[in-house]
Amino acid sequence: MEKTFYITTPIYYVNDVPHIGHAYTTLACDALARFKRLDGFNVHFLTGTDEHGQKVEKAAADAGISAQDFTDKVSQNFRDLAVAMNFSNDDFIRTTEPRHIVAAQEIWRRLLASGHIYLDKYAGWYSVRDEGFFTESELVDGKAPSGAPVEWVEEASYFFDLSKWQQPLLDFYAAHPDFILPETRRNEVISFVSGGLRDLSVSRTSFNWGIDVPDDADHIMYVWLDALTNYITAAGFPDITSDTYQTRWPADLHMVGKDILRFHAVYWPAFLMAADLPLPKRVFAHGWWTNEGEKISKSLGNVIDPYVLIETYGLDATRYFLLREVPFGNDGDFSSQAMINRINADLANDLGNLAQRVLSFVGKHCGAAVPTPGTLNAADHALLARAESLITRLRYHYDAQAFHRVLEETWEVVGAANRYVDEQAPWSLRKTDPERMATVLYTLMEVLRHLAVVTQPVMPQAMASLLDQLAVPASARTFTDIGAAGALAAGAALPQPVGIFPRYVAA
Ligand code: ME8
Repeated sequence: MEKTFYITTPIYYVNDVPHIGHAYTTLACDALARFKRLDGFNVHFLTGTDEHGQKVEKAAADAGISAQDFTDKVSQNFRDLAVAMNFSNDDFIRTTEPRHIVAAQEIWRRLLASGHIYLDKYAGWYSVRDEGFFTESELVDGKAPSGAPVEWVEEASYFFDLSKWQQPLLDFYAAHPDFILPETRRNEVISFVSGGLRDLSVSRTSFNWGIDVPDDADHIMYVWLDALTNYITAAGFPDITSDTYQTRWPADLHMVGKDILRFHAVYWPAFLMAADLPLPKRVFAHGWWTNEGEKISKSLGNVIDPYVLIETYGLDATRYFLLREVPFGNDGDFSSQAMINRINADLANDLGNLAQRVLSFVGKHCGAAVPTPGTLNAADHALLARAESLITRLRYHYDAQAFHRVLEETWEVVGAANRYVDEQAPWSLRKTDPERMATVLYTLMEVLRHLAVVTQPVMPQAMASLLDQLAVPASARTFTDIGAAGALAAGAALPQPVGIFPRYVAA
């Protein structure tokens, strides 16, 4: 049977300019999507924009243009970011698209038909910035728990009977211990749900920018019900007999930031259960980036612009840093010094130097062709075995979304290869034992090949360059080429080596 993998990012609000936080979530998904493709999965990787709601309506009004014109213009920023970051998403969904409106209205009809939606009146606090409802007791110093301002709202509203889903949700979490990760977040959700759930207002009448509630022209759908549905829209819903839907739904992974875990791990599964649809397999909530110790916010003026990072440090170095520096799931602090340290130590010194030294030596002293190895000794076999078996550990870490562990494990092999160079001293074998020199260099090139193949998901461009320099054909760069199957052909001509990771020197 075909192996499939459906992975999603949150859909981002279009009123914001894309910053490092948005880039981070999509980057993590991109690395995982690329890994799964190389591992033979049919991957569907979805990202997109959340375009309805009061917040977007206000932003459009401030810009003096219609909400549709506004979203058409600003959703492009997120598409541009995907190109700039070299994201490999297969689809980009906008909640203003007809396919999504159809799907969201169908979810509504299912919830209504099964008796889980009823008409009443909402009176309470609403935060436009969070697009969330709060009770008096949830407010902190008169604000939403996130610090966002709230306003009093009283209007006719449809409600979803969320209160009835407390036990089914708790049972589901118990039966699927990996549904919410990391575990600390899972515990938070369980304790929140255990505290009891209130029915949820799922329609608004006081503004217009949203999906119409079917058969009631006064109401538009609550933006979170609309937004969460995007994941199943892109799986082909409501055409549930289609191959697309059958292969994609339920999603394997919804990747989100910890700020929106409750929507994904409580509301969304409750909506799906009530609509009698299968639940996604996992929701992973990663941590929050701060900038040199400060919360990132537009008002503080310290938003980290991904374009500036790419320009300053290079794309793949930026991708590497973001996934390596902070254990995935934890909060992390961005600092230029930490970035420079990583680039110069891990990339320029450890991997870049290793590749450069080996390739330029082979270029000069082995006729610019893959050397012909003699018999491998125990040290050669030991190093090669480490490089070849790396994939097993990486599969495990990718499946746990432990991106930092992926890179740590990989760099352990880089370290072992550097120690091997020191021990075997191939440069001094040139005069004394050229055959042994060829064997050592061949072993090192094979190790570099493995490192490059498995690191493609994180640094696609740099690793493509390294594989080019090793003369690995484009058709031999997947995980089926690990080990002897893809071994470098002795005698193959090599191109002129070029450095892949320059040292960062402050301008
Ligand atoms: O919440 N650190 O959209 P949004 C890490 N439209 N990640 C960050 C971050 C930071 N400082 N800032 C933002 C919404 N993020 C809704 C989602 S989904 C059906 C609807 C990332 O534009 C993180 O993934 O506010 C967070 O969850 C997301 O951006 C919020 O994006």
